[in-house]
Amino acid sequence: MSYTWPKAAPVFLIAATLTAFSACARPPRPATAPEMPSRRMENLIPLPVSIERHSGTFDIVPGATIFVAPGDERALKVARYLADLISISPESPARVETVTGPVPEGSIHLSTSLTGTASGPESYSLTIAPSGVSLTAPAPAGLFYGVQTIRQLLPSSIEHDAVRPLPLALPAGRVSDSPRFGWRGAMLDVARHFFEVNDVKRYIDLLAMLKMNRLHLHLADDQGWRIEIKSWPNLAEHGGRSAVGGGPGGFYTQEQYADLVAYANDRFITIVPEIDMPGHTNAALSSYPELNCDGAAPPPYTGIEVGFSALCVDKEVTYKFIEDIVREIGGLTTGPYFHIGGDEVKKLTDEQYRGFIDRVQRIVAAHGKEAIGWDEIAPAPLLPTTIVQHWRPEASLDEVIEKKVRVIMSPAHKAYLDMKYHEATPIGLNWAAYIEVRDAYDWEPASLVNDLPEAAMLGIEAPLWSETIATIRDAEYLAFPRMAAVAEIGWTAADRRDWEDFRDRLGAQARRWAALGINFYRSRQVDWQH
Ligand code: TNX
Repeated sequence: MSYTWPKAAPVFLIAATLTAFSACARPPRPATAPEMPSRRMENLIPLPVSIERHSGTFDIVPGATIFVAPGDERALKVARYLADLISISPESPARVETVTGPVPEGSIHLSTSLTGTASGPESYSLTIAPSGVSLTAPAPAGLFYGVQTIRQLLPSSIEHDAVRPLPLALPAGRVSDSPRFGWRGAMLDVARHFFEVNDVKRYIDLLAMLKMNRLHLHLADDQGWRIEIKSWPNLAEHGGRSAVGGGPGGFYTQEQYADLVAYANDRFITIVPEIDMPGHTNAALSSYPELNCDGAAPPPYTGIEVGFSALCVDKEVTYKFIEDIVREIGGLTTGPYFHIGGDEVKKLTDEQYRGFIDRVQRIVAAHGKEAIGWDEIAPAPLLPTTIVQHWRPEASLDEVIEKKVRVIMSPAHKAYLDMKYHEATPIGLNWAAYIEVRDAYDWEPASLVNDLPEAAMLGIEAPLWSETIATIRDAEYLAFPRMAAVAEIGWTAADRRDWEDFRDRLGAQARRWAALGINFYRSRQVDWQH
């Protein structure tokens, strides 16, 4: 196969698409709605548990002070993050000060308190009054999500480095909030095309804005190996050099990967590393002949077929290789998870495959991590700590329920961000479905396949496979606005979710997203307020 990879959606193509899809559009609003503080309280995404609007505003003036209790380094970091967001000018940045007693009028107070513990460490309670702002949470994660709420309540001008008209008005009111699921994830495929550290950091920042808390990195596939492994250096040196379409590839040094883990941690996002195996391994097989059953290394692969590669599961060296990788990557990863892939293996017998998964999950467990695998692993013997990631729309979850293991919901026809929005979307695939914004929002993970017990469901995750995307701008075009839909499914209780209401709140994000320079798809299902 030979492909020319589009770099971005050509304007004429988008225009043509918009015309073709105008049947779904609502009439445009007569005038652009002004960005009033009172409106901003109603436009939060994801929708909080409860919102009360009071009269008045709290005005943030130059040199505003944020107070935080001493001794909690993470809470202090959250306060500094907020200070960066609201610093109106470099000459008079917002200040962060520690305080034990009451805070002076006119300031912002961040505090951790055990009172909200029942709602979990990610919950928070935010009170904004003309005399001051109080944000409390049982843990720093909740403070961080409260800060993201404050951010969405502020004018979109705060997202520009230069333009920050004074003062910044926050609408008075009260927000009490906590998430439905503990797993609100996104996956980025850095193997088919490589994304530089700064691109991944930008993706992390955008996830944080939506209160998402997992970034799964698909670090190895047939087309490329993307992380330095010191005990097997050729993986990155040789296996890192290819990409779909013959691009330059690339890989993260261990230092860069650790930096990404830390950057994500500061934003309360856990990195989940994936080394896909036993299939999707051509880059590794091409780097080390001994991993092949016939001892011969195949050439690098730059197409987009799947299922043709497999590690030699009958050779002991294969398990030494896996152990080394799990040890090295696991040691750099602060989170408890290690994703072993396990999808689309056409080269092995069922028995070989199941034996392999069983052995590998034990290696992962021996290194103190919980294994995650795509849903093909469900028939293998599974440890209670192993997690199944549901992705094939037609796959049953019977075994998952029977084995009482946990599941992450990523059904391809709803949650795959690499699916095109419609026929004319210039990038993306369509094997599972066309997924317009409403399709991405209007579904319920607990009842999609079987009636899953809520306790079995860790949450949801939106994968973005990169066969057809080569730049972060392409990634943004497919991820936004659908990522906002995924974030709300993950955060907001099912009975509070409503498409019409979501659509209105989504339209109000346009200014902020434009200020952030997000290359988002302006779906005709939404009235974007510019
Ligand atoms: C299926 S999802 C795959 C990936 C492809 C993707 C494209 C999964 C576990 N395997 O290898 O990139 O479809 O949509």
